[in-house]
Amino acid sequence: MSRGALIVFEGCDKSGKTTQCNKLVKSLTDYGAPTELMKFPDRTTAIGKLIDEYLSNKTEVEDHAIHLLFSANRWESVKRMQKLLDSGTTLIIDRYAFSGVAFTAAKQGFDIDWCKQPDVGLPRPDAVFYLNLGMEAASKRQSYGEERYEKLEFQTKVAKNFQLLADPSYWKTIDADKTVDDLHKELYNLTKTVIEEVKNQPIKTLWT
Ligand code: 2DT
Ligand code: MG
Repeated sequence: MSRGALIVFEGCDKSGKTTQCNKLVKSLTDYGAPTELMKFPDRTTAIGKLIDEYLSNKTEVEDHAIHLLFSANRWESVKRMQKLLDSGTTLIIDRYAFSGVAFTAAKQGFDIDWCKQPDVGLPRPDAVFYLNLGMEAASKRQSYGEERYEKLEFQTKVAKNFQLLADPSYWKTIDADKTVDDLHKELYNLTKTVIEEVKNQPIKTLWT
């Protein structure tokens, strides 16, 4: 029995991740490939609710502590992820540990290596699609919202940090400055190739 693929979308705000994840899940499902959509933070769990209150500026949480909560919010899903992958379901995930590192490391006094540690050992994605959109193109899209981190200066630091995480063995930078449909076609074709390539390979672990 072949396993599903673990596909992660990363990128800065307004790069189109959520739109593309939704379209990809629909296309793969229509094609007959068992697929599930996940997103991090998963705001529905007890830990996720704490994160949601922090992101919507209802509470303050110390920077190290919130970093660990974001990581814990991934770990609490690992058993379910492994079960789904083993049963042949492909997972399309909107943000993962790379956002965890890139966002915290954009704060004063945090280094990338410290930020990676709590996520060491998570299931490693078979592919990370990094949706790359220049700040100029991004600024032409709908303006930033009210949530914490949705500021141009911070996002510029986050974008630099993502580059430091771009392991070429699974990281693919995608030019996102194209129409929704063109981008979708490209991602759909890439994903079908990945599903084929990894179906008989073991799931690797992150940053080990
Ligand atoms: P969404 O807008 O996609 O819900 O993300 N973030 C995300 C972190 O700081 N650490 C993490 O580990 C993750 C997964 C990115 C909400 C914000 O939370 C940030 C944007
Ligand atoms: Mg957001």
